[in-house]
Amino acid sequence: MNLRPDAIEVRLVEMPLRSPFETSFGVEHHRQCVLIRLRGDGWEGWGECVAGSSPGYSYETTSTAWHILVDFLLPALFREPLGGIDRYVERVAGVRGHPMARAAVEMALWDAQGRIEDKSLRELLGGRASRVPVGVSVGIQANPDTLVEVVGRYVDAGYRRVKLKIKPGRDHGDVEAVRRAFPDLRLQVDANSAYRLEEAATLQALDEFHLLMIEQPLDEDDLIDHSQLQRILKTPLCLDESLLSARHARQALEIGACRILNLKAGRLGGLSEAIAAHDVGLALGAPVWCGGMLETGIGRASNLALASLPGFTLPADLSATDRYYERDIIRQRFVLNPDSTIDVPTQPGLGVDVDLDEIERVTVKKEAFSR
Ligand code: OSB
Ligand code: MG
Repeated sequence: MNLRPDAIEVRLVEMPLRSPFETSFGVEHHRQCVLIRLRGDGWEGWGECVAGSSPGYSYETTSTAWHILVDFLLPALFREPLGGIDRYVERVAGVRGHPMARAAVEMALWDAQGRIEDKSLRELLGGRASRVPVGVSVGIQANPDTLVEVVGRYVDAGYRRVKLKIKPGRDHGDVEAVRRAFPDLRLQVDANSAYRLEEAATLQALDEFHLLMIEQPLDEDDLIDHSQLQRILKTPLCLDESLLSARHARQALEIGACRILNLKAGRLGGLSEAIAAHDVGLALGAPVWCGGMLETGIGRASNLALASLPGFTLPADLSATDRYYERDIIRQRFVLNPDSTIDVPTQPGLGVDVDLDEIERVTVKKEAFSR
């Protein structure tokens, strides 16, 4: 197969979120991301880069991703014919870091391959499930009462698993309020690296709430302290930011730094590495689940295909379109089924019907290249 494109478009898009999303590292009112579109002889492929506008979650931003894409990754696609996606992965192994930029190109190549071969991304990746269990990730709210109200609305909408964002000072009280209002809800928390090991007592106090997991309490580069922390917690730890490769996932499980893996193709450098990390979870008996980055419909379709693999046994951070955006940049909308699942697209590639007019409307910056 020749996946060498003749033309490439890169866009920075900005879409208003339906409600602000507050985490331990900041508040987002808009979602910015970089989109790429590859076009060859009779084919195209779309990719979404999940890096955000500021370096709060990771050092990558839309600007660093733009630089790495435009100056390094995309020109390399023009240079010589590309046998297959594994060749792309090999070729970009020489680019240090910048996993989100690398992953965006890989997504576009998978989309293209699927469209060329008339196969859905789920099929290409070896996924089986036709619907995947999902939950909702709820940002920090003004106060615990408002949080209970917001969670209540999602529970009424049919979400059976809820993740609460926490930070020092907004942890025990928030979780207690939600747990009291919803005694049987599947509940988990995500600290986005806001704690130090010295604050372990605060996290130990969460053990009483029967949480599914505590996600990424400590620093990204700190597997060692996570393993110390896991030893004194009953609640399983799950790592997000710390898992930058399948190798990290294996090492984290081996030293007891976590018992559960949050997998995001963007953070791991692409779908191929995410599948490798999934395989690590399966081999070592650790549950994995698919994280989210407030993606547009393009990235969400990719997440759904990934989450259809058999090791994804816990609900994904993947909600219906209307949880994020009034208007999406694809024509179909993802809806929540009554059993708290979302259907995996079945059409070729990502399986989405890209809305070019809407993309044009939300584009802030655009560049086009041809061979
Ligand atoms: O830590 O999982 C996270 C969104 C942006 C950056 C980091 C995270 C998140 C989420 C959102 O939790 C999950 C979703 O897309 O629904
Ligand atoms: Mg997280």
